[in-house]
Amino acid sequence: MHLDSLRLVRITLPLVVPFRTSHGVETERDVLLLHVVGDGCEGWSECVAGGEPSYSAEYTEGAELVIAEHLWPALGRAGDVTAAEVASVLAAFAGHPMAKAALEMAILDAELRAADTSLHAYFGGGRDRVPSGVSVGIFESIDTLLAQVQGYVDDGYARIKLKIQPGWDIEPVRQVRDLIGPEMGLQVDANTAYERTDIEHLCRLDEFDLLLVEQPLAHDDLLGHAQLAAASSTPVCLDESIVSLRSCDDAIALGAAEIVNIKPGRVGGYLAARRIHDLCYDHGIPVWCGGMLETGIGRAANTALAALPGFTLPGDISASSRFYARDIVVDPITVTDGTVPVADGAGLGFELDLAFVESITTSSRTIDRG
Ligand code: SMG
Ligand code: MG
Repeated sequence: MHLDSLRLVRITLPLVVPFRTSHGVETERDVLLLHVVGDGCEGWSECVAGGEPSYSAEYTEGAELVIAEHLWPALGRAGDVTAAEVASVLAAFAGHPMAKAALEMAILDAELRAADTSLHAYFGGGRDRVPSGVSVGIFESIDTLLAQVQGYVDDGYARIKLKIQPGWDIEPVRQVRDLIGPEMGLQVDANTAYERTDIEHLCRLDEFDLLLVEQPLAHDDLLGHAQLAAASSTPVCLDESIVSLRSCDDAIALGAAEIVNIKPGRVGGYLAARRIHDLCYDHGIPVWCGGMLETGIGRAANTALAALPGFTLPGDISASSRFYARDIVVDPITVTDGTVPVADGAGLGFELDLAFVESITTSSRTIDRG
C-alpha cells in the first residue's frame, strides 16, 4: 500500500462501572484511533495502550508521540508497505508493541477492505461464534462483587474472571464460586500483584476448581511461574510475560505457561498474535483472547482472532455494553447464549459511527507521508 496520510484521533469514553485492578482504578478510556489513507483505500485501528503506564510501559500519550515522531516516518521512508511488512520495518525501534500493532492493524484494515475480504476469512475462517467471558474488577465489598457477578451470570456469560490481589483473593473467590455453582467457568487474574514467597498462599486457590490463574507474578519472572505451576493444580496462564513468539516459546519450555492469554497489542499486532497461536497449538497449549477494554474496532478484530482453533477457552471479549454505554461502531457486539458473533464484514469487520467519534474527539491531527 502506498501510504498518503495518517490521522491520529484521541477520544474519551467513560466506563459504565469503574474498573479496579491490582494497578488501580479506571473510570474512562483515553483511546488513540488511527486512520490511514492511501492508494484510494483507508483503514482504521485503535491503540490499546491505557491512559497511564501501569499494565505496561506504554500509555496513550506516549504511543501517539512515538507513532508521530518515529514509527510513521519510518514507514513513509520504507516506500510502499504491506501489513505483513510493517513489523519488520518497525523492528528498528525498541519496544512500543501496542503502538506498532496499531499501525499494522490500520494498514491491515485498509488492505482487507480494498480486497473486500474479512480478517476472519484472512485467518482461514472457522467458527462464526466464539464463547464470551467477562472480566470483573475489584470492589469495596464482597457483597458488591457478588451483585456484579450475578448481573453478568444473568447476562449469560460463558465464564467469569475475577481480578485478585493480596487481601482480595481466597474469600471473594470462595463466595463467587458458591454463588455461581461448581459448573460455571471461573478464573482469576492478579496482574503481577504477588511474589514468589506467595506460592503456598496461591495454592489455596486450588480448592475452587479454577480454569486458570493469570499472571500472579512479575512479567519477567518465568522461573517463579514455573515453580507455581509445579506446586499448584490450578493451571498457570501468562499474560504480561508473553511479549513475543520467543518469550512464549521460552515460557512453554520452562513450564511457566500451561495456558496463554493472547493480546495482539501486547505482542506487536494481529499477525504476531496469530503466530503465537500457531506455536501454542503445536505444543498443545490452550490459548484464549485477552481484552484491553477495546472499543468496537478492537473487539471486532479480536473475534476474528478468537475463531482460530487453538482458542479453546472463552476470551475476554464481552459485550460492548459491559464497558460502554455507547460504542464508536454502528453495530456493537452483544452476547447471546454465552457467545459473541465473529465479525465477518470487510476489513476488521466494523463500521465506524463517525459522527459519534467526532463528538467525543479531544484532539486530532493529520500527518502526511512526509
Ligand atoms: O477488555 O474485557 C476486557 C478487559 C479484560 O481484565 C482485562 N484486561 O490483565 O487481562 C488483563 C486486563 C488488562 C487491562 S486492565 C489493566
Ligand atoms: Mg491479564
